[in-house]
Amino acid sequence: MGLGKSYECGGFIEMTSGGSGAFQSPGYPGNYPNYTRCIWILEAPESHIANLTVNFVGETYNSQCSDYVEFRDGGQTGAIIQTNCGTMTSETVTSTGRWMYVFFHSDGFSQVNGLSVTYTATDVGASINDSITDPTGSCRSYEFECRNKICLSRSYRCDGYYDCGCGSDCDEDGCVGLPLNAAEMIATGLGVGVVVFLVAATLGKLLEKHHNWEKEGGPGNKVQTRRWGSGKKDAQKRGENYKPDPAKPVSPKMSSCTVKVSEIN
Ligand SMILES: [Ca+2]
Repeated sequence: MGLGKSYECGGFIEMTSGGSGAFQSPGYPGNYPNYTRCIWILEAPESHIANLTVNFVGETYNSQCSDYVEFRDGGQTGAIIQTNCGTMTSETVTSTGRWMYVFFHSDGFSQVNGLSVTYTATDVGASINDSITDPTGSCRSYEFECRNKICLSRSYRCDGYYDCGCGSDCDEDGCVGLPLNAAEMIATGLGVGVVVFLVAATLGKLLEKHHNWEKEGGPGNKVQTRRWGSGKKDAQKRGENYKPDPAKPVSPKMSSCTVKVSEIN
C-alpha cells in the first residue's frame, strides 16, 4: 500500500510489570490519514500477558473491512485474536502469551478517528502460554529490521512504500537518490535487454544460415522445392485425398484447382 508520507505510528513496546501506557492511530482523536499502516508489537515481562483496553472506529466498504484493526497472539504470523472494522468501546483484548501484534490499516477513502489503546502487563503466573515464542528474534541476513522489530525482505527498503508499519527509522527512512528498487529495475531491464539482443542476434544468424541452406539446395545440394512430401502420409496430414503421382509431386499450394465450366460440359 503506497503512502505519500510517513506517519508517526507503530513501534515496539516493552511493557513493565504493573506499568501502563498508550498508543493511537495518527492524528487521534482527529481523523487518521488515508493509506495508514501501523504495526505495534508489545512485549510483556516473564509470566505476564498484554492486557489492552481498546477504543476504535473503523469502516466498511461493500460489506468488507476497509479500515480495520487486527490483534494477533504473538507476532505477525500469530493466531488472530480479533479483526474489527466496526466500533470498539473500552473493549478488553488480551494475549495468551507475552507478545501481542496490533495492526491498524486504512485505505484511500474516507477516514474516521480510528484507534486508541491503553495497555498494561498482567501477571498470570504459571498460566502463561509458553508456546507463544518471541516473534522479534534477530532478522536474517537478507532482511531489514524495522524499528518495530518487524523483519522485512531488503527488497522492500527504499521502494516508496511504507511496509514496516512504522513511521521513522523504518524501511523508507534514510533513503537517498534513486529508490533501490528502481535502480534494480533499470539494472534488470538492461540485463534483459542484453539477453534479448543476444537471442535475436543468434536467431538472425540461424535464419540466415537456414535461408542460405535452402538457396543452396540443402544437404548434399539436392534441390529442395517443397516442405511437404507427396506421399500418402503427408497428404493425410494436409487433410487431402491421396492421389499418387510420382512423376509430378504435388505441392500443397497446388492442392486446389479450378475447372472451367466449359470443360465439364
Ligand atoms: Ca518499503
